[in-house]
Amino acid sequence: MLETSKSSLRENKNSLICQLADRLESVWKRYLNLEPYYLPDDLGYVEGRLEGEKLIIENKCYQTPQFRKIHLELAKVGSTLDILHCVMFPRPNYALPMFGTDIVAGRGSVSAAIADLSPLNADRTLPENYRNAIGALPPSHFSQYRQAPEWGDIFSEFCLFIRPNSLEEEAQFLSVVESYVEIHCQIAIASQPVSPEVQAEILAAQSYYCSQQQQNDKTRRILEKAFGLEWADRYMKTVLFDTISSEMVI
Ligand code: 18B
Repeated sequence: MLETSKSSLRENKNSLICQLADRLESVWKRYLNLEPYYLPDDLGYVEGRLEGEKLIIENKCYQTPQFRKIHLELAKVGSTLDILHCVMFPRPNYALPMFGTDIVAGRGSVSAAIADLSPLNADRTLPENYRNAIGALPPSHFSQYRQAPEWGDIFSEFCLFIRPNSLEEEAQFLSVVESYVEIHCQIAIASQPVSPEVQAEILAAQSYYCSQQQQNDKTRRILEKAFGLEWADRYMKTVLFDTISSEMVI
């Protein structure tokens, strides 16, 4: 992992992306004991070319007792496209959902803002404490909701997928995502490890989540165009949505 300074990660970025990156990091620092997580040396900071424009990827990764990997990625394609990607991968001995968020901004406007706490238990519903806490949040309203793609069966009923149409909607999105991460961190630090049988179920669900996310052709195409097919595949499988096997847990 390359430790990039805050200014480098945030430079010339879409303001919703900068604000969400700041809020995520501040919630993590408030609640979690963050330790560094090291990505393969060549994958912390990456530059490629996409249709004549430079694609720059910057990664920040942490781990904690409850999360095997907390990944925040900011990507920029020339001056045309800004992307924030974040996933908190729970350790398989904790029965926690998968937090994920993605913001895609092109030429000034955000086309996709998505956030979810995706269930990883066998019946693919969120635990009751999550449902109660999310249900108690103030209601949010957006003018344009977007439909989840076919591979999006991993998302919960609380998945927020919108195209924000004003600064007020961007602020609402930020506030919902911040609340999701706060709820997640609060429940995570109060939770106890589970039995090996439950761990096996969680591992399978985490692998399924990752295999569905790996089907996002919109992400894959950008990486393929800039870095080639093989690199894109390796990146999606080792950095964005890596799965772990049961042998690695013991
Ligand atoms: N993603 N996204 O992370 N993606 O990584 N993303 C797009 O307006 C990148 C996640 C998600 O409608 C788009 O249509 C790149 C996580 C969904 O078919 C682009 C990277 C989640 C869609 C990118 C990246 C997630 C989507 C099209 C690596 C959710 C809609 C933008 C840095 C938890 C898919 C648009 C569809 C879209 C690109 C979701 C360009 C390169 C964690 C559901």
